[in-house]
Amino acid sequence: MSILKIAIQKSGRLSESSRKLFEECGIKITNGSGSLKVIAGNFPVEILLLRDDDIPQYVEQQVADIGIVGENTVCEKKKDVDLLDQLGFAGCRLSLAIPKDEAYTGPEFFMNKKVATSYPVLLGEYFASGNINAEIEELSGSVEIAPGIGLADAICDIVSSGSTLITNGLREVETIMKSQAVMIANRNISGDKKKILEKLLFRMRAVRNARENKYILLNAPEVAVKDICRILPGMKSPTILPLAEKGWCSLHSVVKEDEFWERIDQLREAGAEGILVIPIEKMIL
Ligand code: PRT
Ligand code: ZN
Repeated sequence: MSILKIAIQKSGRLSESSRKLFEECGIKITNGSGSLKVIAGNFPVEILLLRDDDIPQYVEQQVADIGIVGENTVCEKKKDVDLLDQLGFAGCRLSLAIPKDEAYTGPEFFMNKKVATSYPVLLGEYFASGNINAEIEELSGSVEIAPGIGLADAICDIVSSGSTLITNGLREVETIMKSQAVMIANRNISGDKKKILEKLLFRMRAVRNARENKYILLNAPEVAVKDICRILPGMKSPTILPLAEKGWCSLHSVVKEDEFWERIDQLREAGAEGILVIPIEKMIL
Protein backbone atom coordinates (compact mmCIF):
# COMPACT_ATOMS: atom_id res chain seq x y z
CA MET A 1 0.00 0.00 0.00
CA SER A 2 1.45 3.37 -1.05
CA ILE A 3 1.87 6.32 1.26
CA LEU A 4 2.05 9.92 0.06
CA LYS A 5 4.91 11.78 1.74
CA ILE A 6 4.14 15.42 2.55
CA ALA A 7 6.72 17.98 3.68
CA ILE A 8 5.54 20.83 5.89
CA GLN A 9 7.41 23.40 7.98
CA LYS A 10 8.38 22.06 11.40
CA SER A 11 7.91 25.32 13.25
CA GLY A 12 7.34 28.78 11.93
CA ARG A 13 4.76 30.91 10.18
CA LEU A 14 3.50 28.11 7.93
CA SER A 15 3.27 25.23 10.40
CA GLU A 16 0.03 25.93 12.24
CA SER A 17 -2.02 26.72 9.13
CA SER A 18 -0.58 23.70 7.29
CA ARG A 19 -1.62 21.38 10.13
CA LYS A 20 -5.03 23.03 10.35
CA LEU A 21 -5.58 22.48 6.64
CA PHE A 22 -5.03 18.73 7.09
CA GLU A 23 -7.34 18.68 10.10
CA GLU A 24 -10.08 20.36 8.07
CA CYS A 25 -9.57 17.70 5.42
CA GLY A 26 -10.29 15.04 8.06
CA ILE A 27 -6.65 13.97 8.34
CA LYS A 28 -5.49 13.53 11.92
CA ILE A 29 -1.85 14.36 12.59
CA THR A 30 -0.71 13.46 16.09
CA ASN A 31 1.95 15.71 17.55
CA GLY A 32 5.06 13.52 17.54
CA SER A 33 7.11 15.35 20.13
CA GLY A 34 10.48 16.15 18.55
CA SER A 35 9.91 13.62 15.78
CA LEU A 36 10.54 14.66 12.18
CA LYS A 37 8.10 12.13 10.77
CA VAL A 38 4.43 11.76 11.61
CA ILE A 39 2.04 9.19 10.20
CA ALA A 40 -1.59 10.22 9.88
CA GLY A 41 -4.03 7.91 11.61
CA ASN A 42 -6.75 7.70 9.01
CA PHE A 43 -5.33 8.63 5.59
CA PRO A 44 -2.33 7.15 3.72
CA VAL A 45 0.04 10.06 4.21
CA GLU A 46 3.26 10.57 6.10
CA ILE A 47 4.16 14.09 7.21
CA LEU A 48 7.81 15.18 7.22
CA LEU A 49 8.56 18.18 9.43
CA LEU A 50 11.35 20.27 7.89
CA ARG A 51 12.83 23.77 7.58
CA ASP A 52 10.88 25.62 4.92
CA ASP A 53 14.02 26.40 2.88
CA ASP A 54 14.70 22.68 2.35
CA ILE A 55 11.19 21.76 1.19
CA PRO A 56 11.54 22.60 -2.57
CA GLN A 57 14.74 20.54 -2.81
CA TYR A 58 13.28 17.55 -0.95
CA VAL A 59 10.23 17.60 -3.22
CA GLU A 60 12.42 17.81 -6.33
CA GLN A 61 14.42 14.79 -5.11
CA GLN A 62 11.20 12.95 -4.09
CA VAL A 63 12.27 12.62 -0.46
CA ALA A 64 8.76 14.08 -0.15
CA ASP A 65 6.11 13.74 -2.88
CA ILE A 66 4.46 17.08 -2.12
CA GLY A 67 5.12 20.04 0.15
CA ILE A 68 3.61 23.20 1.58
CA VAL A 69 5.86 26.24 1.39
CA GLY A 70 5.81 29.98 0.60
CA GLU A 71 5.76 30.93 -3.08
CA ASN A 72 8.72 33.22 -2.30
CA THR A 73 10.82 30.21 -1.24
CA VAL A 74 9.78 28.17 -4.30
CA CYS A 75 10.76 31.03 -6.63
CA GLU A 76 14.04 31.71 -4.83
CA LYS A 77 15.19 28.08 -4.77
CA LYS A 78 14.53 27.46 -8.50
CA LYS A 79 13.88 23.73 -8.05
CA ASP A 80 12.15 21.65 -10.68
CA VAL A 81 8.74 21.06 -9.04
CA ASP A 82 5.09 21.47 -10.04
CA LEU A 83 3.05 24.25 -8.41
CA LEU A 84 -0.35 22.69 -7.68
CA ASP A 85 -2.47 25.13 -5.69
CA GLN A 86 -2.34 28.41 -3.83
CA LEU A 87 -3.55 27.80 -0.28
CA GLY A 88 -4.77 31.22 0.80
CA PHE A 89 -2.66 31.67 3.97
CA ALA A 90 0.72 33.24 4.92
CA GLY A 91 0.10 36.12 2.53
CA CYS A 92 3.07 38.51 2.26
CA ARG A 93 5.26 40.32 -0.25
CA LEU A 94 8.95 40.57 -1.03
CA SER A 95 9.81 44.25 -1.04
CA LEU A 96 12.69 46.69 -1.23
CA ALA A 97 12.94 49.18 1.63
CA ILE A 98 15.21 52.15 2.24
CA PRO A 99 15.95 54.42 5.26
CA LYS A 100 12.74 56.39 5.74
CA ASP A 101 14.18 59.88 5.30
CA GLU A 102 15.98 59.21 2.02
CA ALA A 103 14.46 60.62 -1.15
CA TYR A 104 13.21 58.00 -3.61
CA THR A 105 12.32 58.64 -7.23
CA GLY A 106 12.48 55.12 -8.69
CA PRO A 107 14.50 51.90 -8.94
CA GLU A 108 17.59 53.87 -10.18
CA PHE A 109 17.98 54.69 -6.48
CA PHE A 110 19.64 51.29 -6.07
CA MET A 111 22.34 51.94 -8.69
CA ASN A 112 25.74 51.23 -7.07
CA LYS A 113 24.08 50.72 -3.68
CA LYS A 114 24.48 47.74 -1.35
CA VAL A 115 21.25 45.83 -0.61
CA ALA A 116 20.97 43.21 2.14
CA THR A 117 18.62 40.26 1.58
CA SER A 118 17.93 36.55 2.15
CA TYR A 119 16.58 36.42 -1.43
CA PRO A 120 19.68 36.97 -3.61
CA VAL A 121 18.25 35.11 -6.63
CA LEU A 122 14.94 37.00 -6.83
CA LEU A 123 16.62 40.32 -6.08
CA GLY A 124 19.33 39.61 -8.69
CA GLU A 125 16.64 38.91 -11.30
CA TYR A 126 14.82 42.12 -10.39
CA PHE A 127 17.96 44.24 -10.72
CA ALA A 128 18.98 42.49 -13.97
CA SER A 129 15.54 43.13 -15.53
CA GLY A 130 15.86 46.85 -14.77
CA ASN A 131 19.58 47.02 -15.77
CA ILE A 132 20.44 48.16 -12.27
CA ASN A 133 23.95 47.56 -11.13
CA ALA A 134 23.70 47.05 -7.36
CA GLU A 135 25.63 44.97 -4.86
CA ILE A 136 23.69 42.20 -3.11
CA GLU A 137 24.73 41.35 0.44
CA GLU A 138 23.28 37.95 1.37
CA LEU A 139 22.16 37.57 5.00
CA SER A 140 20.29 34.61 6.47
CA GLY A 141 18.23 36.62 8.99
CA SER A 142 17.68 39.96 10.75
CA VAL A 143 17.95 41.73 7.41
CA GLU A 144 16.05 44.79 8.70
CA ILE A 145 18.90 45.89 10.95
CA ALA A 146 21.48 45.98 8.13
CA PRO A 147 21.09 49.69 7.18
CA GLY A 148 21.04 50.76 10.86
CA ILE A 149 24.41 49.11 11.56
CA GLY A 150 26.02 50.36 8.36
CA LEU A 151 26.09 46.98 6.61
CA ALA A 152 23.91 48.01 3.67
CA ASP A 153 22.14 51.02 2.12
CA ALA A 154 18.79 49.24 1.72
CA ILE A 155 17.11 45.86 2.23
CA CYS A 156 14.94 43.42 0.33
CA ASP A 157 12.81 41.30 2.66
CA ILE A 158 9.41 39.78 3.34
CA VAL A 159 6.79 42.26 4.56
CA SER A 160 3.31 41.50 5.86
CA SER A 161 1.98 44.19 8.24
CA GLY A 162 4.93 46.53 7.59
CA SER A 163 5.55 47.13 11.31
CA THR A 164 9.06 45.60 11.31
CA LEU A 165 10.12 48.13 8.67
CA ILE A 166 8.69 51.03 10.68
CA THR A 167 10.38 49.82 13.87
CA ASN A 168 13.70 49.81 12.03
CA GLY A 169 13.27 53.26 10.47
CA LEU A 170 12.71 51.87 6.95
CA ARG A 171 10.23 52.65 4.18
CA GLU A 172 8.90 50.18 1.59
CA VAL A 173 9.51 51.48 -1.94
CA GLU A 174 9.10 48.57 -4.40
CA THR A 175 7.32 45.19 -4.32
CA ILE A 176 9.24 42.48 -6.14
CA MET A 177 6.68 39.70 -5.71
CA LYS A 178 3.49 38.82 -3.86
CA SER A 179 3.43 35.49 -2.08
CA GLN A 180 1.27 33.04 -0.14
CA ALA A 181 1.54 29.40 0.92
CA VAL A 182 1.40 26.98 -2.00
CA MET A 183 1.30 23.24 -2.53
CA ILE A 184 4.18 21.94 -4.65
CA ALA A 185 4.63 18.43 -6.04
CA ASN A 186 7.33 16.22 -7.48
CA ARG A 187 7.00 16.04 -11.27
CA ASN A 188 6.97 12.24 -11.40
CA ILE A 189 4.25 11.18 -8.95
CA SER A 190 2.42 8.25 -10.45
CA GLY A 191 0.09 5.34 -9.80
CA ASP A 192 -1.32 4.86 -6.31
CA LYS A 193 0.37 8.00 -4.96
CA LYS A 194 -1.31 10.09 -7.63
CA LYS A 195 -4.69 8.72 -6.56
CA ILE A 196 -4.02 9.66 -2.92
CA LEU A 197 -2.91 13.14 -4.04
CA GLU A 198 -6.09 13.61 -6.08
CA LYS A 199 -8.19 12.63 -3.06
CA LEU A 200 -6.27 15.08 -0.89
CA LEU A 201 -6.59 17.92 -3.43
CA PHE A 202 -10.32 17.23 -3.75
CA ARG A 203 -10.71 17.66 0.02
CA MET A 204 -8.49 20.73 0.14
CA ARG A 205 -10.48 22.44 -2.61
CA ALA A 206 -13.73 21.65 -0.77
CA VAL A 207 -12.33 23.33 2.35
CA ARG A 208 -11.08 26.30 0.31
CA ASN A 209 -14.41 26.74 -1.51
CA ALA A 210 -16.25 26.59 1.80
CA ARG A 211 -14.03 29.32 3.24
CA GLU A 212 -14.65 31.55 0.24
CA ASN A 213 -18.45 31.22 0.27
CA LYS A 214 -21.38 31.72 2.63
CA TYR A 215 -24.80 30.10 2.71
CA ILE A 216 -27.59 32.65 2.58
CA LEU A 217 -31.29 32.33 3.43
CA LEU A 218 -33.84 35.10 3.02
CA ASN A 219 -37.54 35.84 2.76
CA ALA A 220 -38.97 37.75 -0.17
CA PRO A 221 -42.33 38.63 -1.69
CA GLU A 222 -43.04 36.45 -4.74
CA VAL A 223 -43.02 39.51 -7.00
CA ALA A 224 -39.37 40.20 -6.10
CA VAL A 225 -38.12 36.65 -6.72
CA LYS A 226 -37.08 37.21 -10.31
CA ASP A 227 -34.87 40.19 -9.41
CA ILE A 228 -33.41 38.39 -6.40
CA CYS A 229 -32.49 35.33 -8.49
CA ARG A 230 -30.49 37.64 -10.75
CA ILE A 231 -28.55 38.97 -7.74
CA LEU A 232 -27.99 35.46 -6.27
CA PRO A 233 -27.08 33.02 -9.03
CA GLY A 234 -26.02 30.34 -6.49
CA MET A 235 -24.23 27.09 -7.35
CA LYS A 236 -26.91 26.25 -9.94
CA SER A 237 -29.85 28.50 -9.08
CA PRO A 238 -31.39 29.44 -5.73
CA THR A 239 -33.71 27.01 -3.92
CA ILE A 240 -37.17 28.63 -3.61
CA LEU A 241 -39.65 27.39 -0.99
CA PRO A 242 -43.15 28.80 -0.32
CA LEU A 243 -43.76 30.38 3.11
CA ALA A 244 -46.95 29.78 5.12
CA GLU A 245 -47.79 33.45 4.55
CA LYS A 246 -49.39 33.85 1.11
CA GLY A 247 -47.41 35.74 -1.53
CA TRP A 248 -44.06 35.16 0.25
CA CYS A 249 -41.27 32.64 -0.21
CA SER A 250 -37.90 31.69 1.20
CA LEU A 251 -34.76 31.63 -0.98
CA HIS A 252 -31.59 29.67 -0.21
CA SER A 253 -28.34 30.18 -2.07
CA VAL A 254 -24.57 30.59 -1.85
CA VAL A 255 -22.73 33.89 -2.04
CA LYS A 256 -19.02 34.60 -2.43
CA GLU A 257 -17.35 36.01 0.65
CA ASP A 258 -15.70 38.87 -1.28
CA GLU A 259 -18.99 39.92 -2.94
CA PHE A 260 -20.98 39.45 0.22
CA TRP A 261 -21.71 43.03 1.40
CA GLU A 262 -22.41 44.32 -2.08
CA ARG A 263 -24.93 41.51 -2.65
CA ILE A 264 -26.64 42.12 0.72
CA ASP A 265 -27.22 45.79 -0.20
CA GLN A 266 -28.66 44.79 -3.58
CA LEU A 267 -30.90 42.14 -1.95
CA ARG A 268 -32.37 44.61 0.55
CA GLU A 269 -33.08 47.06 -2.22
CA ALA A 270 -34.85 44.30 -4.17
CA GLY A 271 -37.15 43.60 -1.19
CA ALA A 272 -35.43 40.77 0.71
CA GLU A 273 -36.09 40.50 4.46
CA GLY A 274 -34.94 38.30 7.32
CA ILE A 275 -31.58 37.59 5.71
CA LEU A 276 -29.53 34.87 7.44
CA VAL A 277 -25.90 34.20 6.51
CA ILE A 278 -24.28 30.95 7.62
CA PRO A 279 -20.69 29.70 7.28
CA ILE A 280 -20.20 26.61 5.13
CA GLU A 281 -17.96 23.85 6.46
CA LYS A 282 -17.25 21.93 3.22
CA MET A 283 -18.35 22.74 -0.32
CA ILE A 284 -18.19 20.15 -3.10
CA LEU A 285 -18.87 21.62 -6.54
O1 PRT B 1 12.93 27.81 10.55
P1 PRT B 1 12.51 27.92 9.13
O2 PRT B 1 13.65 28.12 8.16
O3 PRT B 1 11.60 26.79 8.74
O4 PRT B 1 11.55 29.21 9.05
P2 PRT B 1 11.88 30.73 8.61
O5 PRT B 1 12.21 31.50 9.82
O6 PRT B 1 12.81 30.77 7.45
O7 PRT B 1 10.47 31.16 8.00
P3 PRT B 1 9.18 31.85 8.68
O8 PRT B 1 8.47 30.85 9.53
O9 PRT B 1 9.55 33.16 9.28
O10 PRT B 1 8.35 32.14 7.35
C1 PRT B 1 7.89 31.13 6.54
C2 PRT B 1 7.14 31.74 5.37
O11 PRT B 1 6.05 32.51 5.86
C3 PRT B 1 7.91 32.74 4.51
O12 PRT B 1 8.74 32.09 3.54
C4 PRT B 1 6.79 33.52 3.86
O13 PRT B 1 6.30 32.81 2.73
C5 PRT B 1 5.69 33.50 4.92
N1 PRT B 1 5.53 34.79 5.64
C6 PRT B 1 4.35 35.45 5.78
C7 PRT B 1 6.47 35.49 6.28
C8 PRT B 1 5.85 36.62 6.83
N2 PRT B 1 4.52 36.57 6.50
C9 PRT B 1 6.63 37.57 7.60
N3 PRT B 1 6.07 38.56 8.07
N4 PRT B 1 7.80 35.28 6.47
C10 PRT B 1 8.51 36.14 7.20
N5 PRT B 1 8.00 37.27 7.76
C11 PRT B 1 8.97 38.13 8.56
C12 PRT B 1 9.85 39.01 7.67
O14 PRT B 1 11.03 38.32 7.30
C13 PRT B 1 10.14 40.19 8.58
O15 PRT B 1 11.20 39.90 9.47
O16 PRT B 1 8.26 39.00 9.41
C14 PRT B 1 8.86 40.29 9.39
C15 PRT B 1 7.96 41.28 8.73
O17 PRT B 1 6.65 41.20 9.24
P4 PRT B 1 5.74 42.51 9.41
O18 PRT B 1 4.40 42.00 9.76
O19 PRT B 1 6.36 43.32 10.48
O20 PRT B 1 5.76 43.23 8.07
ZN1 ZN C 1 13.57 29.29 6.50
